[in-house]
Amino acid sequence: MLTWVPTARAQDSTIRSIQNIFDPLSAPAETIYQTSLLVLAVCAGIFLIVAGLLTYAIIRYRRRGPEDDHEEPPQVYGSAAIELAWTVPPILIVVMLVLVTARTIGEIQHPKLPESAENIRVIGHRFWWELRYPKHGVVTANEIHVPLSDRKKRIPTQMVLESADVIHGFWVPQLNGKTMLVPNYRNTMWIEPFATGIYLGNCTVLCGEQHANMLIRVIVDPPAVYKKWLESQRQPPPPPSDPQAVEGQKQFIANACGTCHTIQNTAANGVFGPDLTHFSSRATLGSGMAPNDDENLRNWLEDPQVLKPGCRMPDMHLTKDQVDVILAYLGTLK
Ligand code: HEC
Ligand SMILES: [Cu+2]
Repeated sequence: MLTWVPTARAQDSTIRSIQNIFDPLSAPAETIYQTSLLVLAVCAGIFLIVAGLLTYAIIRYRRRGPEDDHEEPPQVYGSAAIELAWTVPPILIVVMLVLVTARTIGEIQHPKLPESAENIRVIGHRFWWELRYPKHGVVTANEIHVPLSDRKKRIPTQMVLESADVIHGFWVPQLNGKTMLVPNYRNTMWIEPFATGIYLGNCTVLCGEQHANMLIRVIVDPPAVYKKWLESQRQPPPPPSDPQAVEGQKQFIANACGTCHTIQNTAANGVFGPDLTHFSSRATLGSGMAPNDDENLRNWLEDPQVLKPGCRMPDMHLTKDQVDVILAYLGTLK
């Protein structure tokens, strides 16, 4: 049932903000959708038969006048035909649904993915996503770039889901069903998107104060664009040249930002917070909660607890000058 729906949708970068299970744009989500339609159709059929018979009986055998009270309708006891009619078809329907569901689960849980499949490790943290591309030596956060798949040249993306602290949940409804991220355990799932764009999702397990702002963005790029993105992420950022940014880098290290954040080719190698090596190439800040622009970033640096109360980055008590130069430095991390 892993059918490809050749889609006429534009291959663009529009935000597909409708988190809609009835508008699947990826192979596993498509299979789930088809199975759900079958189940809904069977249920609708049963509902119509039962409601129809009930309505018929109510109207046909309604009380027509006082004389009806003295007459009993014909009483039927132990009719084998009726007994069979309400036992055998329901059993067959349930068996059919079990088989179809089992096949769907099998296709989704144990796929035969081609060699060309991409691999990403997604690690849930309170309240952000760590992303590792082991094949390419790329580490980033929060915005998950994956390649567009093609029927002739399939590039599905396999994800290994882990947690650094508590249980989180990964769900981008248009791409696949929900999967949990459980501490000390590795879950896997895969997606195979057939339309480009930005897909939105959420952490689905209440994991703390900022659970609701642990947003997921999956950015589906055509393979060539995806390759370019990988290439740029692999490169360390150029050392800052502008005096403000140079001072910003010094302040970044001096203020111990590097105990929690990594920036390649610098002394900053912390892993408690998101990798900032290419921070400015990301469109959002704080796991998708705000656009990554100067104003939001300034507020974040002044005190992250104002924008995202309860997040795991403390107020660093930076002076205004320190914020200015660090802002300039972060802007060079393209
Ligand atoms: C105690 C660890 C810790 C320290 C120290 C720390 N941060 Fe953070 N930082 C975090 C965590 C955790 C997050 C993720 C918060 C979230 O989104 O929930 C974060 C997020 C960020 C982000 C947003 C990243 C993104 O992709 O959304 C920036 C920028 C940032 N920190 C800069 C700094 C700077 C600059 C300093 C030093 C002045 C610093 N951090 C010090 C833990 C830390
Ligand atoms: Cu979470």
